[in-house]
Amino acid sequence: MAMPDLTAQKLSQLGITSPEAVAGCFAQVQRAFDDQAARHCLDSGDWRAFVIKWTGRKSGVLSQITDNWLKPASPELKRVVGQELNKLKTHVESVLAERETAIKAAAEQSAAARDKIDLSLPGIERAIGTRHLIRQTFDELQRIFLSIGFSVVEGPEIETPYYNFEALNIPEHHPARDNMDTFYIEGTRAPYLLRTHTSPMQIRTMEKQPPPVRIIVPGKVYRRDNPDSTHGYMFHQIEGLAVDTDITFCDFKGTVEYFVREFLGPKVKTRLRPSFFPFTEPSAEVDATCHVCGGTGCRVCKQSGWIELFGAGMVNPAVYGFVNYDPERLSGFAFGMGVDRLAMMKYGVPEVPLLFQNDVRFLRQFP
Ligand code: 2U9
Repeated sequence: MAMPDLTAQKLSQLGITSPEAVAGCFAQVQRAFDDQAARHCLDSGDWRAFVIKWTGRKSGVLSQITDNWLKPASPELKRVVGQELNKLKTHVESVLAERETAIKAAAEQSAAARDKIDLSLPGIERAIGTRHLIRQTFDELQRIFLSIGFSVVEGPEIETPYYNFEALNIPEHHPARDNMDTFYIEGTRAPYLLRTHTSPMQIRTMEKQPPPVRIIVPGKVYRRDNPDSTHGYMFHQIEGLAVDTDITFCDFKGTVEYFVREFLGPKVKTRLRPSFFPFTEPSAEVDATCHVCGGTGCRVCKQSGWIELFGAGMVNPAVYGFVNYDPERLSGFAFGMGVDRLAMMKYGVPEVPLLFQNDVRFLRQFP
């Protein structure tokens, strides 16, 4: 008789009246269990169903036997039915437990096999990327000035004409405004523009902080230039300002020479070439001996032996008037450098667009 029918009927209905016959029934059930257990493969899905079929609280075979064979059993058969049922339960649970361990072990084994790392296999290269050359140059420049007591301040890229021009001694109609062709923001009540240099933040700092001041201001600046191999409409600057009661031209020259030595190396010589900026007087262009020919003259330095690095000068006392600093008591120097240009010069980058085309073949050269 097929298994399910067997346990669905009471022993009396099956004509089972002797302990031997009871044992015979249980043996039949256990054989059926062992056959089925043997046939059930190890993948857990099917296995679950099999376990429920035998141990399910409601309609599991063992519950059926308890309900149909044990509970209604005659008193003389109840004890042997009880014993046989416990034996069957122990057998069923030990086989199921052993199988569960085997299933788990098999799953772990295949997981381990799956995850077994063959150390001889080449690793998975995770391209971690590099800091952009402009970022690297910013960090290098900031490290040098931080090492001599300057602090870094950053300011807004959208400025007012007052902070970008007037307060820097560049009054309305001053020619300097032209060559700093400016992006003006339309549709705003008050005139706003994209800063053409980071100098506005030096003014804002002096407005808020009494002297002494020693700051560098890194950041993006915008000029309405037609992009070509050496210009972009956005580029990066670091400007610096030092104002105190006793700053001399020597402090200025010493700081410039210290910077060039730190940034380009001890062999590089510097020279100051007279120049003009509305916000510095006297003003100078700072040149360094050409890093390509060492100063003998080549294509890069147009045979001059000198490369223009950045502009600088002693702060024009006119500027102090805008920030309520006493020009009689104070003196200072300032400088402004194009970071993209310095990076290109130091790392031999031929043209500006290369810096912003995100071509990894280019970017990867500067780990
Ligand atoms: C204040 C006073 C003085 C900042 C300075 C320069 C010289 C300079 C150019 C370098 C290359 C701009 O990026 S560039 O095109 N800048 O040459 N900048 S002195 O002088 C200041 C700034 C703020 C209050």
